[in-house]
Amino acid sequence: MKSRICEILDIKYPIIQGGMAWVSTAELAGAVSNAGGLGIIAAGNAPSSVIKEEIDKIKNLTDKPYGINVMLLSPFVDEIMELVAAERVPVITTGAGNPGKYLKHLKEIGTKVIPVVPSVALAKRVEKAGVDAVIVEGTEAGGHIGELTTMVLVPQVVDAVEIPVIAAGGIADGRGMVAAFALGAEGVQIGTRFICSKECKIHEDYKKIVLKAKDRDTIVTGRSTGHPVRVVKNKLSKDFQKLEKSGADVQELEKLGAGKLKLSVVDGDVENGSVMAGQIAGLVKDIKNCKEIIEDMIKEASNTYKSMGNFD
Ligand code: TUI
Repeated sequence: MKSRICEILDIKYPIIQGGMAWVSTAELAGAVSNAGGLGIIAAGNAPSSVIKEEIDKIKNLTDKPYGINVMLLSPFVDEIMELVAAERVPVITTGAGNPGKYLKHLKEIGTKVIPVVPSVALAKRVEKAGVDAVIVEGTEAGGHIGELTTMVLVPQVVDAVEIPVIAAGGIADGRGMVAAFALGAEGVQIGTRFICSKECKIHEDYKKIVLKAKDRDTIVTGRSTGHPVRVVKNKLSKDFQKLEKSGADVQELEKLGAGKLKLSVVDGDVENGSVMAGQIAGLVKDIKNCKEIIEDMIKEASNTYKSMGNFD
């Protein structure tokens, strides 16, 4: 399963860990990078001083490549971009927007830039602007999402661009990985599966909710605000839906959502907090270390591929 992604990023396996705000810390990212994938620290809505500490930590945890995920809606996006450039972070993934205006400088200093895109149009636009690859994320994913599924979006982007495509959304094992490669992807981004890893140092109750989740246990809130977010159903998501149906304005809805991810991830209030996870949570049944997650995925992918036979 060597691909252009392994070459571009200088990693052993084409597995990129998702940048999940509050969840993707240096400890998780360092473990993924040490296991041969690409670990990603999520900047989320944090100021650059907090992310500087995470960068210092990961430099002590691994000598392998790692990345920072920059959430483009963050109020600190400019200072985060300055920090990642000053620290010569090897790889940047971006989410929730178009990183166009930061590209020139990042390219000049040799940073690899890989935006998450929810459409063919944005994939083409960022390819033209000079990004190194794209992460094509389907609506199965957790957190902030687009409209289209991984199954339909990945092959359409693969046909529309020359740069390598990384598939994301709905992938948690070797079968999903083979499916993504069958669609033309050259790498996968894995989020929800890594929440349930030993090195993911979040509140244990958050992990328990993900482990317990079944196929229909996530819903999308925030469509009316223009920021759709996939979460596991709980009291907060029901309150949010009720408020949305009542025709509440964006400000009121955003007030209900503010600070709720930290409440669940850090404080463990999984009823009143926001429990972001993908639809594939139903497939995640155990806690393993990152090395086991990655090696089991590669083994299963290889066995799945071998057992597939011919179609003629
Ligand atoms: O960014 C994510 N997932 C996230 S960010 C996040 S924090 C947040 N919380 C509340 C509201 C908004 C954000 C939680 N989860 N995934 C990557 C992703 N990017 N998904 C979808 C997109 C995306 C959407 C629109 C990327 C680009 C885009 O472009 C619009 C444009 O400018 O053309």
